[in-house]
Amino acid sequence: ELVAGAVEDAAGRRSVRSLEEVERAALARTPALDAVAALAPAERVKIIAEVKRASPSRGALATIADPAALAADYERGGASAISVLTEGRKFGGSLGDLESVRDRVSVPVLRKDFIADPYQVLEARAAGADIVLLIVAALDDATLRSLYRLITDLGMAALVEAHSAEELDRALALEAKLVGVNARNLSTFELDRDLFGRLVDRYPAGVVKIAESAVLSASDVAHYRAAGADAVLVGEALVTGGDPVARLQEFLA
Ligand code: IGP
Repeated sequence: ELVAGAVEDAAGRRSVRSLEEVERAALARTPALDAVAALAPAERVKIIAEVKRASPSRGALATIADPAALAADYERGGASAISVLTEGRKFGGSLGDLESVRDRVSVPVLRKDFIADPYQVLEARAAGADIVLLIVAALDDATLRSLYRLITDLGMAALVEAHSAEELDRALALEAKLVGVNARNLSTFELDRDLFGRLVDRYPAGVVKIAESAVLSASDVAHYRAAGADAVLVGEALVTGGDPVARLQEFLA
């Protein structure tokens, strides 16, 4: 199977595009939205709401027939950005999901995937992404730097994700503007809701502090906010919790 070159559109058609074709499509897109501005520290906490069908740790979460309709609900509920899992095997997502979400909402859209290659960054922009996730644990410094550079050269923002003090320092050394601490260890799936609070003092001023994962209730949002989060990234609670608009309003109240 040709993983890097295979793309599925919103209608489920699969095609293979060369690097040059994807680059052309990426450069032809209207410019990315300013995600750093959208997520900047404010009076109230901000939410990045995630379109997530399944995960390796939790299995199937929800049947999402229309990701764009869900994202529109997220926007209506007050989300400041939308995260779309585009990984197919474990998370059930696709670039087609991202493209249809981009077409529907007016807030920045994040490509949430295991990005390791420039091709995937170009694909993200070609699909309309405004933000691309980079997972520090999965990348050596040279790769991290070159992917970060490509993302910003394309006018997008990188959300750089860490799960330890050492990883956070590597993220901050990039001078990344959006830096997240994931409560979930991606290899053991163990959750540590207090990790963000233990690491938050390492953030310099001017970097958006994002707490990721394991937000199930309004009190979890309040917990991260009290610890200093500018934004929280929420997936499971919004796809499994009934009415996502009401859920978000409750989280933002
Ligand atoms: C959302 P949750 O626990 O609210 O569903 O988590 C998000 O943080 C999680 O999906 C995530 C993730 C990732 C998924 C964070 N980092 C990296 C895949 C890859």
